[in-house]
Amino acid sequence: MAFTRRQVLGGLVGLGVVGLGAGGVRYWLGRSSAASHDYELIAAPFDLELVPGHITPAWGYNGQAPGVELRSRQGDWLRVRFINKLSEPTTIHWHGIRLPLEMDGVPYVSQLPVLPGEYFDYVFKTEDAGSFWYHPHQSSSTQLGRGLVGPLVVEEREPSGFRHERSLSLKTWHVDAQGAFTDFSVPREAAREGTRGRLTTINAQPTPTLELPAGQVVRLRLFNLDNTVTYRLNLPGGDVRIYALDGHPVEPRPLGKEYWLGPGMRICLAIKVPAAGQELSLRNGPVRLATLKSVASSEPAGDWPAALPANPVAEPDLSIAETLSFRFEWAAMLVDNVEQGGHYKYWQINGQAWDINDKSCADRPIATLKKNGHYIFELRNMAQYQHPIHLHGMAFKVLSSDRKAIIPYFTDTYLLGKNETARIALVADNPGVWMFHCHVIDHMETGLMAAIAVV
Ligand SMILES: [Cu+2]
Repeated sequence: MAFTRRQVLGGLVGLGVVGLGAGGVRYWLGRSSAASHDYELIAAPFDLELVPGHITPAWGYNGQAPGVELRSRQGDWLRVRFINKLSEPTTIHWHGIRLPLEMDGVPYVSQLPVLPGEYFDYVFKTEDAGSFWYHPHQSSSTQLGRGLVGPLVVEEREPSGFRHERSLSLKTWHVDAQGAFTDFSVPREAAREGTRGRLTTINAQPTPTLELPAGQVVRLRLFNLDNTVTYRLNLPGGDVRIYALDGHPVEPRPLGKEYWLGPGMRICLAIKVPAAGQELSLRNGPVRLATLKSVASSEPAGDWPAALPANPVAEPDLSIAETLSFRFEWAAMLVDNVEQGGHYKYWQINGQAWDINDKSCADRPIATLKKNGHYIFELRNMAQYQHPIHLHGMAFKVLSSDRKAIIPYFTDTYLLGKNETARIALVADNPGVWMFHCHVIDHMETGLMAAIAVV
């Protein structure tokens, strides 16, 4: 396959880079043109204070982790000049965005890695409004673990009716009590639920207090940018409705008791903020993630906006769809010689384990779909651990599950519970070779990934 040429940095490198001296943010580049949604995005090391009084040697986008929030509008082009100031190769994948393969950011599948000192121009049209995110698709447990994750918001074409919104990026850092990184992937954990970090943050702050205007309806965009953790979101006592799941609108409905937001997934909530002075807890199960504090507002009280307009995703026709089965299995002891640069393989899809060191895996797709064909995928989790199953390039519709009632909805990631079987459907309308994988990063890196070709 021919790849889009990478660019070596010339005179451009110094442009707009602000050196803030030792200990501070080493690089920062903001949005360069509000009208055209153009960004310069730099991946670079920087010092982050997660644990008070201690420095964590993070990697970030534009000097922050999670990275700077990118914004576009539905139907507009997003142009991002990505500059690699890390000491190792990387790429950017745009999670949930339906785009041409050459912009998808998968090394050796859609592009060559962006080497240190190089840049790559990502340019694509944002067809769907919603909450998406971006991250490398290379050395993922380390690169995402160190902080290379960031939110991407595509605003609705017409005003949505929300006057207020907040973005909350969730991440549980692999750091010790002094802020030093611990292992991002431990083999015995990779073989189980995945390697969990210890310090949970929202927008890089542990248990922050967010001030919200009393009496208003506020849109809360929650992004799970973590490698491993499924957050069991709840907001006791709050008047909260779900407006979108993973970037695609749903008919607004109450949040209910709890929503399980797996790695890579997003949820768009609306909250009617109570009277000034009141506080609510956003929680993960019984554990507080953030305090939502109501502060006085001079605005007239807000009302619930109408449902968000559906995105232009092709509707699969189940009467003509072909059914394909995918088994997600634990693969007892497939271990390469680790001393000689091999790595662990604990997981497989339909008997095939992806090898992250083998650049030719994508030449052997696990399924080949006909362009514009209609398909039902039956997803069977044969294991005790849950897998957030993500497909690149196309949205799919979740149809049913043998474990819970499903109101069918479009998404890019489905949290397949332990021993669950679910059915999803899609129209294969985007030609290319697309990654189909678990978003628990060390499951993905130990085999739980495959390529699906659309030709
Ligand atoms: Cu998994």
